[in-house]
Amino acid sequence: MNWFVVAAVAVCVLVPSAHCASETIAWCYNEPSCNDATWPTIAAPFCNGTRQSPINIVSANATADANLTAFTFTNYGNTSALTKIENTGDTVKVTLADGVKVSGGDLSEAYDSLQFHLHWGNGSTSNGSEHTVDGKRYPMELHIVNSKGSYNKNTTLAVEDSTGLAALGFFIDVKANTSAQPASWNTLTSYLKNITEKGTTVSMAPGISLDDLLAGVDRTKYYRYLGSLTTPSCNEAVVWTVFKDPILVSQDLIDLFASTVRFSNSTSSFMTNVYRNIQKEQPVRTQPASSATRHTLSLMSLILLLGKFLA
Ligand SMILES: *[C@@H]1O[C@H](CO)[C@@H](O)[C@H](O)[C@H]1NC(C)=O
Ligand SMILES: *[C@@H]1O[C@H](CO)[C@@H](O)[C@H](O)[C@H]1NC(C)=O
Ligand SMILES: *[C@@H]1O[C@H](CO)[C@@H](O)[C@H](O)[C@H]1NC(C)=O
Ligand SMILES: *[C@@H]1O[C@H](CO)[C@@H](O)[C@H](O)[C@H]1NC(C)=O
Ligand SMILES: *[C@@H]1O[C@H](CO)[C@@H](O)[C@H](O)[C@H]1NC(C)=O
Ligand SMILES: *[C@@H]1O[C@H](CO)[C@@H](O)[C@H](O)[C@H]1NC(C)=O
Ligand SMILES: *[C@@H]1O[C@H](CO)[C@@H](O)[C@H](O)[C@H]1NC(C)=O
Ligand SMILES: *[C@@H]1O[C@H](CO)[C@@H](O)[C@H](O)[C@H]1NC(C)=O
Ligand SMILES: *[C@@H]1O[C@H](CO)[C@@H](O)[C@H](O)[C@H]1NC(C)=O
Ligand SMILES: CC(=O)N[C@H]1CO[C@H](CO)[C@@H](O)[C@@H]1O
Ligand SMILES: [Zn+2]
Repeated sequence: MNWFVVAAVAVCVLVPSAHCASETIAWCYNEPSCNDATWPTIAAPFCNGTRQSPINIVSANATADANLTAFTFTNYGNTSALTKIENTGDTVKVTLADGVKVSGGDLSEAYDSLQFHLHWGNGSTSNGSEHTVDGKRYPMELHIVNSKGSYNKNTTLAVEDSTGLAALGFFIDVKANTSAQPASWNTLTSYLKNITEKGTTVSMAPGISLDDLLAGVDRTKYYRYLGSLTTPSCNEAVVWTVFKDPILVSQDLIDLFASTVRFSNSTSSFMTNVYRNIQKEQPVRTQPASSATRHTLSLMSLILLLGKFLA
């Protein structure tokens, strides 16, 4: 998850050092001197913490919690809410308009949806997601970053609260036998050619909504755990929701990420393998074994019983 410069500033205040003069920690994904293996050292005290993200979710270990109810998504259907798209040098980030919110799902209050960004590997046949489930790594992962409503989008305050941020994680997998699908992802990826270099931003025209991008995912089925930002400064301030269903996107569109945008300028490498490796396991919760399944089962027994009567 790519976050905020403010988070890096917070670390600089706590741990003054020469590196902090620029107000950012010089971390990266692709060089041995600053890749994720170095973060616990170069971005202490948080990146060496005890509830770090991402994690491997062991589905059999997830405990049942009936409090993990459905979410309420506000303005996720709004086709004017995706305002601009940016190459940050570490990810592709889309800024969301005011008024996009998420609540429910056992969150303590409504959270403002600030932005979403993506993590990927080196094309549709490679590993690129941050979270894994039972060891499976998907080609990509989308993160919607949300900040507790009472902080009024002040992320400096949110990262000081152990539940100040709520992240919604969606896996992206290959949709077989299609080209340039779905249409919303075709539109989103059409902007990549305009943001090939670090620091470039273009505004997005109205047309696609978050609901369009998340189509096909049953948003009532998810894993929940308490973790951190997945990039420095790795603040342990995140209520994580990882949805079980992946978003399905055609191979050609997934491939565009690792073959269009670059880490820096036009002579630098393509942006690839922008994900952090797995951190120590955490307690994970999920919905109790589906009541829908139980209803289906009891309906089936009823039908069998009726069948016996009629026979
Ligand atoms: C992380 O590093 C900081 C600063 O070096 C240290 O104070 C802290 O104890 C470390 N935390 C863990 C969990 O190792
Ligand atoms: C998850 O389950 C495995 C065995 O299936 C066990 O070894 C491990 O300790 C469990 N982890 C947690 C956090 O419960
Ligand atoms: C569900 O929420 C209630 C009320 O907040 C709490 O007492 C209970 O422990 C929660 N259940 C689980 C499984 O966390
Ligand atoms: C959709 O978002 C735009 C941009 O923030 C806003 O102006 C508009 O009022 C929103 N539409 C609805 C129906 O909320
Ligand atoms: C990504 O894959 C391309 C081939 O599709 C290869 O040329 C390139 O070296 C790979 N990049 C990395 C960082 O592995
Ligand atoms: C992806 O990672 C898994 C382990 O998580 C590994 O077995 C597999 O070979 C990797 N696939 C690719 C294409 O790198
Ligand atoms: C966020 O809150 C902090 C602490 O109260 C304050 O210093 C800072 O100015 C606020 N930032 C913004 C953008 O309002
Ligand atoms: C993106 O770049 C193309 C040319 O490659 C240009 O025609 C188009 O207007 C640009 N779009 C935006 C939103 O800047
Ligand atoms: C492009 O970036 C590379 C490092 O990523 C740097 O060495 C090079 O000087 C830059 N070139 C230009 C023209 O800025
Ligand atoms: C035309 C084409 O690509 N067809 C493929 C569709 O997917 C099935 C199963 O994944 C393949 O067997 C076909 O070759
Ligand atoms: Zn992320």
